[in-house]
Order: sequence, then structure tokens, then C-alpha cells
Amino acid sequence: MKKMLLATGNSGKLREVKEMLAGSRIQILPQALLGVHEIAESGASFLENALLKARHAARQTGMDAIADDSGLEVDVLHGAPGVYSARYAGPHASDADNLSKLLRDLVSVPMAQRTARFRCVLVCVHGANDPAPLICEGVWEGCILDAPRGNNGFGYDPVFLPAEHAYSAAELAPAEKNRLSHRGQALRRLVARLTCASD
Ligand code: ITT
Repeated sequence: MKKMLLATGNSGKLREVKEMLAGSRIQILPQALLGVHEIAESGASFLENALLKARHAARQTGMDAIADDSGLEVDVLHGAPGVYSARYAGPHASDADNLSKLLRDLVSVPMAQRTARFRCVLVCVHGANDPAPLICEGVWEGCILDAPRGNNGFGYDPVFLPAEHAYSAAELAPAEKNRLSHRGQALRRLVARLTCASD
């Protein structure tokens, strides 16, 4: 069993990654368990922020670290909230604050123009100064509903209608979300590469 640190303070991400790795050869340890504090996400891209988080956690603990930087890109908002998804309604915004702001910003936008996608960039570093981190990405296409639906998931899930479904991401069973989602895609790619590397 390989132990790896997951550099996130987001309990929704942690739950999904743990669910998806159950039964694999990778055991995830949350950064809070090892006393790693969150750092400012000052990068301009998902990749820069994911590397900042993973390198910081690896530096603090000496462990291999995985980090996820992800967000929602809404076409009519020119890709916003994007890397600012967690802080869309302000620096200390809750999921509910961010979701309400998004619905307000789209209030007069017809359904056909509400196309959007979730993007996830997952990185894995072998030590803080790893010069060749593993980088995997996943993208989940859909559109933004005009009102929240469902209680599963986290973040913007209640207003995200996947292109291939009649249910919002928050109405999907967790296993179905993981099968389709940006994070599920990126994590399966990462696991395949980690498994190759260790064989
Ligand atoms: P960490 O940086 O500690 O991992 P965070 O919540 O700050 O936690 P990000 O900076 O990557 O994470 O921001 C991601 C935001 O994008 C997250 O807070 C949600 O609002 C949104 N998001 C990402 N993946 C999502 C998903 O699967 N479902 C719903 N919203 C998601």
C-alpha cells in the first residue's frame, strides 16, 4: 500500500478521492492530519495552483503529495469563475454564497447560452522539488441550471447539469458523479500513471 498526502482543505474533494481510491494500492492521508495548513492560491492557472499546493504539502511533510485545483468555467462569463471558483463571491465565501452569485450573474441568460464545464488539474509530486511532476486533467461538460437541484456533492453541483444527464450533479449518486466527473477522469489517469511508474 502506498501512502500519499492529499493537499486539500476541501472535504468534498477529499471524500470523492477517497471513494475512488478505495480498493486501490494508494492510501490517501488528508493534509490536516499531518498538520499542513492551506496556502494562498496565487497562481493564474489551475496547474500553477495545484503545483503550489502539492509542493507546499510535500515540503512540510517530506511525503509524496497529490493536489487538485479545479473549478467551473461558464462560457457566457468568459470562463469565470475559473480559478476563482472557491472565492467567486469573496475571499471567505461559502459554497452557498458562490452559487447564489452565479445564479444572479446568469439571471437573464437563456438556457442555450448557459454552457459550462468543470475542469480539474491533478498533480502528484515526489518531494517538494520534483522537476517532473505527474499532471493529469479532466473536463466535464454541461450547463448551468436556473435553480439548485439535489443535495449530494458540494460546491456548484446543485446547479450543474451534465451534458449526458437529466439530473444535476448534486442529484447523481456519488459513484455516478465519480464515473463522469472532471475529478474522476483526472484521478483515473493519475492512478494509471502511478501504477505504471511503480510496476
Ligand atoms: P483546496 O484548494 O484546499 O483543494 P478549494 O475548495 O479551495 O480546496 P479549489 O481552489 O480547487 O479548491 O477550488 C475549487 C472550487 O471549484 C470548489 O471550492 C468548488 O466551488 C468548485 N468545484 C470544483 N470541483 C467541483 C465539483 O466536483 N463539484 C462542485 N464544485 C466544484
